[in-house]
Amino acid sequence: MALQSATLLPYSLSIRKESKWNATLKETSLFGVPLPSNFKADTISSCRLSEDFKRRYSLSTIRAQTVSAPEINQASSDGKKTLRKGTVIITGASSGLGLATAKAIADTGKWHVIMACRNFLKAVKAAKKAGISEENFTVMHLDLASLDSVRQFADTFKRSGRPLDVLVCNAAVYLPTAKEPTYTAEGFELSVGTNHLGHFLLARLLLDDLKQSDYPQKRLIIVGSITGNTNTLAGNVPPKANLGDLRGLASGLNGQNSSPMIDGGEFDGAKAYKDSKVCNMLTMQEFHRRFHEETGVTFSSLYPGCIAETGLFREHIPLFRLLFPPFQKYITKGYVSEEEAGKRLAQVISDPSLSKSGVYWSWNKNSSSFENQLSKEASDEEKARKLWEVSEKLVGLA
Ligand code: NDP
Ligand code: PMR
Repeated sequence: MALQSATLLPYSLSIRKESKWNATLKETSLFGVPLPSNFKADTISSCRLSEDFKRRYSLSTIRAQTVSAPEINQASSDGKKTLRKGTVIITGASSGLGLATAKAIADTGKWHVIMACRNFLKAVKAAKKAGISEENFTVMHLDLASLDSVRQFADTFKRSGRPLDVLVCNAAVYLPTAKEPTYTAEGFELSVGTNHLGHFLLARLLLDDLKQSDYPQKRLIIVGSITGNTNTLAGNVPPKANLGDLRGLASGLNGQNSSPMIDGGEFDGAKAYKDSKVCNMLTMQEFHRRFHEETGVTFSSLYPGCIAETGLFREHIPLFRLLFPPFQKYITKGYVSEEEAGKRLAQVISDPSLSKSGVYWSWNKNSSSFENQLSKEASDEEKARKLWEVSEKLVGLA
């Protein structure tokens, strides 16, 4: 395993701002049922590594290093060409779906996984604990809540000389109990800033690398979800996703001279997450329309099933975390284990039968994949185009 770190320290996760949108305190709710506000979980806070921690792990000595590029299509002794290992970048591979996918794809022995993570040491430990073989993964630092970090990551990756065959935009934050918005380094509401804008910039910066790949499968995957799709029961649990006319996003999503919500409304952490998932699914389709023919890259999204025990729910109240897995297992029957979900995403990465571009994949009860229908909003071409143009401006690409 090669140690790579674009920007390790200081390690600032997010900044908090006061805003007029904080004025109304909402009640916390469990499965949509209101609960008293003393159930409040801690909101995400600024995260810094202590000096002691840095000394213990000699972090200051870790520098960006170049990993040697693998041989491309080496000739074997009998003259036949052997396919080189594919390279896949997975964001947020330090836990949950990302880690399970890294494990599933690395275990095939045919892929090298770049684990693009905000917490370098957590990722290294998680990979080792999961039993991912050292020659099959590299951890690189990436904080999607900082566009500088995203640019630095893309730059460090390009300088490594590795080809890029698949990029998986998987990382996400979900802040359902937050009473007030928190913000990325550039001042965007944290859920949309991380889940959508950080990934949007990353994918745009790495598209050329994907285009240049000579691998049989070159793919860009952006993880979506059922809860962003209002054509499903799960997507109709309030608060529902709704991007409106994107007026909040167009005004900067900063909660100061604009709303922290895409539609311009009052802050709602659960809605912000669902909105961000709609953005993820719209972005995948817009990539497909703009670049599939020209680049040959397959663009896909998916709903992997309800992985009810992942870290995604860490900010939810303890009672929710206790009841959500059995609710999904026995009532909705939408539950899926991290391991099974990881295998599903691994299929979207490498299975030749999932090579159609522009598709939102889902799995039925027998764990067979099928092309799913997106909601009206999540397949609105005009909205996707507008989202693309506004996002380009916000991340400094236009
Ligand atoms: P987890 O919380 O387990 O994983 C999320 C990952 O994102 C973590 O590795 C986390 O890092 C990382 N992350 C968060 N913020 C940042 C950041 N600023 N920069 C870089 N990485 C970051 O949740 P899941 O595995 O459940 O979620 C993975 C994906 O699956 C998400 O896109 C989610 O929307 C989607 N999904 C999940 C479902 C579920 O039921 N759980 C259902 C449908 C979709 P760290 O380890 O440091 O916290
Ligand atoms: Mg939902 C078939 C029904 C179904 C499925 C597949 C999910 C998935 N959920 C379903 C139904 C319901 N949920 C119903 C009927 C309720 C009301 C009782 C309900 C409630 C609920 C809550 C409060 N569900 C939730 C929450 C969350 O906080 C989760 C969320 O919205 O995260 C954004 C969630 C989820 N339900 C799902 C899935 C996959 C999630 C979480 C993850 C995600 O979309 O990324």
